[in-house]
Formats: sequence, C-alpha cells, structure tokens
Amino acid sequence: MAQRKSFYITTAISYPNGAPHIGHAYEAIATDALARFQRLDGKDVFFLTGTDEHGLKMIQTAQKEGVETHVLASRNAGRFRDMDDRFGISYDRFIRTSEEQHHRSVQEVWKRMQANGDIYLDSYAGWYSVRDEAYYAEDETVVGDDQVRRGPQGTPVEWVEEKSYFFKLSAYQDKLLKLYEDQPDFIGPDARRNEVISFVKGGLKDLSVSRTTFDWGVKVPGDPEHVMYVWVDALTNYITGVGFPDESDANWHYWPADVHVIGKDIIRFHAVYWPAFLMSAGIPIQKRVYAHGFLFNKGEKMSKSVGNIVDPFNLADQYGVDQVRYFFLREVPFGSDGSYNHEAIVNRINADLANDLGNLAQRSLTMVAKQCDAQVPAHGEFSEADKAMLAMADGMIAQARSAMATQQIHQALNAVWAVVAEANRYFAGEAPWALAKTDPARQKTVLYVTAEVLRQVAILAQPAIPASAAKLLDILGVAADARDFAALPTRIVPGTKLPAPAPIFPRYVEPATD
Ligand code: ME8
Repeated sequence: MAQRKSFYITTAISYPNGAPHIGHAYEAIATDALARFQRLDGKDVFFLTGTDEHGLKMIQTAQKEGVETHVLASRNAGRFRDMDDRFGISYDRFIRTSEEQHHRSVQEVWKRMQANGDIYLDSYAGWYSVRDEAYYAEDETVVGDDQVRRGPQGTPVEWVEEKSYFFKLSAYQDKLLKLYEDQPDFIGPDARRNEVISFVKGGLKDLSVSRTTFDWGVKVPGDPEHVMYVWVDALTNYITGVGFPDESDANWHYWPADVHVIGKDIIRFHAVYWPAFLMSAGIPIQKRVYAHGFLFNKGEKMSKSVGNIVDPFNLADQYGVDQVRYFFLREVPFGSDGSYNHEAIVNRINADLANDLGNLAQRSLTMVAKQCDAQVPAHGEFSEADKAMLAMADGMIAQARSAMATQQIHQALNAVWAVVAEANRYFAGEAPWALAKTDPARQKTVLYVTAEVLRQVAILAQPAIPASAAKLLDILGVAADARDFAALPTRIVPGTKLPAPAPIFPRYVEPATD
C-alpha cells in the first residue's frame, strides 16, 4: 500500500495563568476540525496542543495567588486538558513546556543558533509587555490619558534594563522577505501576510532572548544565571512535540508542520521570529501559519474587569458540545473576528441543526422505518430532480477540500449546508409521504436519494460535529469503516437494516424562569 501523506497541525500553546476561556476553546475546536478533516481524507495526521508554562506572566499570577509557579501551571494545564477532552479535541499529544524533554529541545536550538554565530551578550534597555510577553520599540508604544504607556496590543509596558543575550534577528530581514515572496502561502489570511511584510520591511532589530531577574524558565546553556525569553522556549514546542532534539524519534518525520493555527495577536512571533530561529538553527521551517480572528462577547472584548469572560465548560453544558462547535465554525469566517451572543447561538442550533438537518433525517428515516421495512429502500430509475440532487451532494467534497486546504472552515460548512437546504427543498417538492399510496416505487426512490444525501452530509459534517454526525451515520446504517471520504462515492446500500431513528439534534428550549 502506498504510504499515507503526513499532515502535522498545531494550535498555539496557551498560558495556563488562568482557566481556559472561549477564545482558547475556539482555537482548539477549529484546529480539531481541520485535523479531523485531513484524517478522514486519508492523511496520517499528527495534532499537537498544550500549555506554555514559563514567562513573567505566570510568575506574577502565581505571586498574586500566593502559590508556587509550578503549582499554578500544573493546576491550570489540567483544566486546559479537561477543556480539550470536553470538546472532543482529537489531539495526539498535549505538550507542557515544563517537561524535561522540552528543556533539552530548547537548549539544543539555542546551541545551534549560538554555533551559527547568531547569539551575543549585551545589555537590554527598552519596553516590555508582560501580558504579551513581548519587547516593543519606543515608537510602537503610546502614553494614554491615564498616563499608562501601552504597546500595540493595548497592554501596559514596563521599562526593562538588564544584561541579556541577543539573537541577531536583523541578519534575517532579507531572508524572511524572500521567504514570504517565494512562498506566498506561508502566511494566511492575506491581511496578516501584508501586516507581517510591512513590519519586516520596516527593519528588524536584534531580539533580547534572555532575562536574569528570575529563574522560572529554560536555563541558557553554559550561563545558568540567564533564563531564556519565553517565546524562544514556547515556539520550540512545535518541534519538541514531534521528538526534537531526538531526530531519530518515530514522530520526527512529521516536521515541518503543515500549519500552525494561532490567533492574530501572535502572528509576529510565528511568522517572523520562529522561521528566523529555525533558519539559524538549520532546521526546516514550517509550511504555513494561519491566524484566526478574535471572539467578542456581544461585540465586546473579553476581560476580567468587564466580567464577560465566558467559561467554555458552561457553554458546553448549556448548548451541547457539537452545538457550540458548529456555531463557532459556521458563524465566524475563519480568519475574521467574530461576535457571539445567546440569540445567535440558539438561532443556529434550531435553524441549521434541529430544523434543517435533524428534521429531515427524522422525517425521512421514520418513513423508511414504517413504510420500507426499516431498511434502505431499493431505488428505481432516477428522475432529473434525483440526478441533480445527487450531483450536488457528490460535488460537496471537492468544495470542502479546496476550502479546508486554506483553512476556510466556514466555507466547507456552507457547501454542506447548501446541500442540506437543497435536500429539504427536494424532499418537500417530491412529497414522499403522499407517494406512499399513489406511487410506492417512486416513494422508495425519493427516500433512497434522501438517505444517500444524508449519508454524504453526515460524513462531511464529522469534522465539525463528530458525535452527532456519528449518531446520524448510525441511524443510516453506515458501517464504522465506511465513514471516511474514500467511502463518499460508494452510495448507500439498498437492503441495509436500519435501527430506529433516534432524534439527534434537540431544539434549544429556554429553561423555565420560575
Ligand atoms: O498567546 N479569541 O497564549 P494565550 C480568539 N502562550 N482567540 C483568542 C482569544 C480570543 N478572545 N484570546 C486568546 C499565548 N486567543 C502564547 C502562545 S504559541 C508558541 C504561544 C488565542 O493563552 C490566542 O490568539 O494568550 C492564541 O492563539 C491562543 O488563544 C492562546 O493564547
């Protein structure tokens, strides 16, 4: 058998300085949908996620809470993992940057960058944002009405002056610009690509890559007074996750990653610093970085002070896991910012899932159960309407493949739900309930076509709503080994015994208030 093509996909690793919020869940869900899609499409997928446990932000939060930093990290890393498990995130490895292997990995990258002549000792004097864990040039900061100086993301910056190792980022300006030119799909979406190119064209300064005022982090090889800058450490997780520094590891063949999925606020680290570090260390660079947008609660930025941070566990309890997954993936064009509120979520659940897909499955399969001996009916000759319906369903996979290749998850779902909408029109137009008496053979053909369309829809809906799609495939009598994309052209088999059609997508009903 030919070797399967590999596909390596990652999320950002989150700071476990607090509990996961809906932004974290969103990134995990979207990356999971992309990973599941490629798996169903026959690829050998490796999906990495995890937690970024070093840095000043972690130290300061731990101090505020009166706990040791490693205790805070372990407690919250567990909650991130629980969130992934709650949302059915199909990761292959959950990495924690406090792992011993990761320390060795980062030190090896450092040694290679040093051997390449890109690391030197000097002293740093400049602005640092603890919240972004980022250094900013003076002209990137502004002093607001509140007299607080802030960086480009709006977070406060503080003056830092200390002895530090530097990475010769300035030496990589031309190489990076060439990379963006030679590989136009290295950064997506386009708006982010343009932003990165203009940042790099503006000139790159050498980067401070160590600190001496704390010791929570990865020690600089040969100079343990220094702890590495958290982003050198964090970005390296993507290679640690597949075995580095052991290049004989069974998973190392997955590198370079096919896509790093991240939020738009950390594009600079992934599209500028990371490829520069890799070039310096002589390691192949990732193929692509894709930045999604930010989620806003009723249009407002989530913040602890506004008190509108939404707990993803509560959303899952209130609406259901697949319902939440579907809502965010369908509602928010992947790459753009998105707003969410209760009404919008309920509307999607009730319209798209309960009515359009759920009711169609219920009505058609109940008819099959009652009037076709509970087995997939045999079809007669197909009418023009049947052929058009089947052709539209057959066309979904090509649309979904091309959308998913550029992370346009919403477009893949649009293609699937366009077929669901058409199937509803087809079903209403053919009125198979009326055909039971007048033309039973024709009724069987209509029910066959409907079942076949539902089968393809369910197969293609799996990346977004895995548990519900599995239930739908169960009631369509589709065998467990016939649920991947290779099975799409096979057609549902007449005579297959079907179980009773249990309802799959409950309507959302407002809880009683008294
Ligand atoms: O940035 N909407 O960690 P993090 C959508 N440790 N996405 C959001 C979001 C929101 N409201 N808020 C955050 C870090 N995110 C680093 C990453 S990777 C080597 C190191 C996204 O916990 C954010 O853009 O602050 C990022 O991709 C991820 O959640 C983790 O954010």
